[in-house]
Amino acid sequence: MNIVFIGAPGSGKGTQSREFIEKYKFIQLSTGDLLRSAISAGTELGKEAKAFMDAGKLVPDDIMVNIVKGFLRDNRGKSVIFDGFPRTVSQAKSLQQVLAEQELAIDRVFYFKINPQILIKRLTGRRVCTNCGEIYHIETKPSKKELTCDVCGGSVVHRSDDKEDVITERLAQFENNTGPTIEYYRSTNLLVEIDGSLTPELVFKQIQNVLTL
Ligand code: G5P
Ligand code: MG
Repeated sequence: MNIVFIGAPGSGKGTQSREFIEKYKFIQLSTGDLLRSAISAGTELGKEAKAFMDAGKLVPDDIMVNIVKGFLRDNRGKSVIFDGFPRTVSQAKSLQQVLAEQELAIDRVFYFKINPQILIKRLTGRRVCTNCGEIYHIETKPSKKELTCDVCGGSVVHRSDDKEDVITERLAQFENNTGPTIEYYRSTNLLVEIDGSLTPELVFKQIQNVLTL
């Protein structure tokens, strides 16, 4: 099974992906996480992506599609949660084509619908572990020991694109590019809208209910 989590920055895609890979046999393809790893490793891809990410802009489609192709080649036969990909109509069409070549398809697209005003608070308060990727929030889910991950003891940091001016640009990119992608999936009857403004447990239940139908 292949599912897509689509939603604005901070809508909970990463948080739910972690829940689903723990409880079900999914693997997660987070394009944002792959790009951040490439930046940390100082690869050519990382160098190219950094300027776009720091500015809150989307990394060009051809780069993203190549990353996804490589990931799918390395993970044949596995059930994938696509977290943060596709986020343009062109990426969505490429994904359909790449999956079709392996006689696969997207089964469901979950759209995490949420009021943008909540997102600024979620993102400015978010902290992430640089080692295992665990996601925290300084108010709603603080780590037990400040700056240290409860799960692996790694360093917990504030993401560099979680500054208010960059968040504003990321939200604009979401509206302009990912808005049409959501409509594209609505027209193919794959889209399931869920309320992303609740607690993580209630968001999980909404997705689980659809998957076990
Ligand atoms: P990313 O890394 O994909 P975004 O902007 O799409 O970044 P982000 O910020 O990672 O998405 P999220 O994963 O949706 O948000 O949210 P999250 O981390 O789970 O939760 C955010 C906060 O809210 C946390 O503190 C968490 O504890 C809290 N929270 C979560 N769920 C709930 C809930 O249910 N209830 C409550 N109360 N709180 C909750 O992409 C980064 C950049 O990479 C490039 C772009 O430059 C992009 O800006 N990129 C791409 N470019 C082009 N095409 C692509 N496909 C690209 N993918 C990445
Ligand atoms: Mg994320």
